[in-house]
Amino acid sequence: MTTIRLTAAQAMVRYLAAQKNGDGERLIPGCWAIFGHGNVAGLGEALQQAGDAFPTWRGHNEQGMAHAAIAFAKARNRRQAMAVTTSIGPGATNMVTAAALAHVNRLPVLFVPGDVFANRAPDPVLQQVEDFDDGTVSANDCFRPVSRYFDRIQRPEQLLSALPRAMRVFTDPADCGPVTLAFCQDVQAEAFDWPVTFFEERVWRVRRPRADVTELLEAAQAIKAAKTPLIIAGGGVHYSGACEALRGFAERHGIPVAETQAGKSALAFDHPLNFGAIGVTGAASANDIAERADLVIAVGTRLQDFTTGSWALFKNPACRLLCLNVAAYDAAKHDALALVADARSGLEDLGAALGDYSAPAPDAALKDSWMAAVAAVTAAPRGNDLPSDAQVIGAVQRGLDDAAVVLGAAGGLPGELHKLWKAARPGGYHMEYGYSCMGYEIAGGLGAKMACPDREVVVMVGDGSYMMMNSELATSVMLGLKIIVVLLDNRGFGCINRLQVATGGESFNNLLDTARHVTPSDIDFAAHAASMGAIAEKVDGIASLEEALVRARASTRSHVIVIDTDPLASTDAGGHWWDVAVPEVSGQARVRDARGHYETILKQRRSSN
Ligand SMILES: Cc1ncc(C[n+]2csc(CCOP(=O)(O)OP(=O)(O)O)c2C)c(N)n1
Ligand SMILES: [Mg+2]
Repeated sequence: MTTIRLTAAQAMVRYLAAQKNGDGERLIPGCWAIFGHGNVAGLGEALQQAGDAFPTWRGHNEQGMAHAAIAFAKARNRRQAMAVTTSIGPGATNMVTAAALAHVNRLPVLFVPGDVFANRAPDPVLQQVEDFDDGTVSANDCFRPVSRYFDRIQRPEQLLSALPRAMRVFTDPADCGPVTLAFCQDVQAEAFDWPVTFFEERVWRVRRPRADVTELLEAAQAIKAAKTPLIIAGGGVHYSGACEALRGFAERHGIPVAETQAGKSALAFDHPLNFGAIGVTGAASANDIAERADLVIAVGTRLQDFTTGSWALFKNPACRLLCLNVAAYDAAKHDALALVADARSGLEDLGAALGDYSAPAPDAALKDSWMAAVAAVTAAPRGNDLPSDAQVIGAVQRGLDDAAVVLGAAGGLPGELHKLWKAARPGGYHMEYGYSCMGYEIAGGLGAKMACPDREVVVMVGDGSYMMMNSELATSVMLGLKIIVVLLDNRGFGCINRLQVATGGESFNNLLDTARHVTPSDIDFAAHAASMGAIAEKVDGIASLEEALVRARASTRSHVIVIDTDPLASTDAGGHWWDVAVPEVSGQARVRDARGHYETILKQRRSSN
């Protein structure tokens, strides 16, 4: 056996650089890194030696780097995944939230936090978490529940099995998610004689599991028996490359389509069968059909509570659930008729089984009146009141072309965007709404831009999320990866304040003015963004926002536009109840009223399910 002597870190880098996806691209195109003790001497040396053969990007915050990597993988429809390496201790645990985000969203990313010495000689090292009862515990054990595959590399040769397992997870459509390889720092630097075959180019194709024949027949029968079926398109439609198959299936069988946050843009907004967003942040048109549906065909969706209106949305007592999902876990949810298959092949096979079956035509007027409602709330305002999020969304939409990608994650914006954004092309709508993690937005915009350099990436972010994490804006400037950021400053956590009041609470600790303070908060966001090298401006209303967007599109550097907005306004049209538990006893009458209302709805849900 021909061997080559390399350190374990050098071997990891060499192996990662040799992996290809089914499109002939690098499966792992490079590595984000913030060094410290635990990775600078080992992986740091290996990455530096690799140079352009395996590029390294330096971020400003471990979570931010990981958000960029995750957004990249999402925007590439899981065809590629990035690596992220950190020092031991705080660098590593800074990344745990991002690992959870990747796990919830089923997105591939390779986390390589440094770990304590395998030989334990210098114990305890700086930043070591010491467990009094368990010598095998380190800070990196926090990654276990938020990794699809977790391993601790305590000997170099463990990489021979751990790395292929990681690639398997990234390219397995059902198991896809984050992998953590906690890499002991002494092991990174240790030499080993590796078989040269380990570093040969390897192609990882994502398989398309076909449906079981019996499940397929049962599913086709259920559809044929349905009078008011509805398709819910989830993120799996994108990841499977099934957007065209979905369109063909819906058209051939005349079945209306509604979209989840992750599924949105699977079908063009103006397609006659696209009835819009579904659920808590849904369109009235889609929710109307969902309420009456006798069969819900859920394709590639986890069916989280925002999609199902906390399971109170489907009001037809005869409603059945058919779940087409590549993951048996998701297909079997809520007593569904399971159809375990890849979305694209599953839709194709279902179509063949259905023949020329066509559902009764859905009511097109529902869609027309919803589009009229969208036009009304997104139109430019007449007066001088602070604009609503919806009015800002309207201006941003008017200022962009069809290819643009709008990106967001937390606050009031994802809900408004889900309802109102007109997504014309697949991938033009990038919402991280599995973990809805504040601070994803700007770093995510950077990752999306790396994935789609030819598309304009527009990040829509609230003041709260911006304050939570903004430092990768400087990275976008440094890397010449231009993003547009529209920052809506409503002076606080507007959506949580609205939720607080809607559940009977007093306005408390959400808006900056109703939080305990000595000096009223007055943050100059434009100055802050400019200090990181971005072009930044504050506009005084919708008309000047539209002008600024023209400048932002012409900019070659990341461009931030700040606009003051109304914290109390949100779109009343559409939407659905969401289960947020209200206190059972309270000294406040408004809370008691809210509890009474809450209990009424809970009773309805029980009787309808
Ligand atoms: C990391 C994280 N912490 C807390 C939350 C809970 N949360 C959701 S939205 C939100 C407020 C967001 O404020 P902002 O970005 O200004 O948006 P707005 O609600 O004002 O539209 C909070 C605290 C979260 N989603 N993520
Ligand atoms: Mg806000």
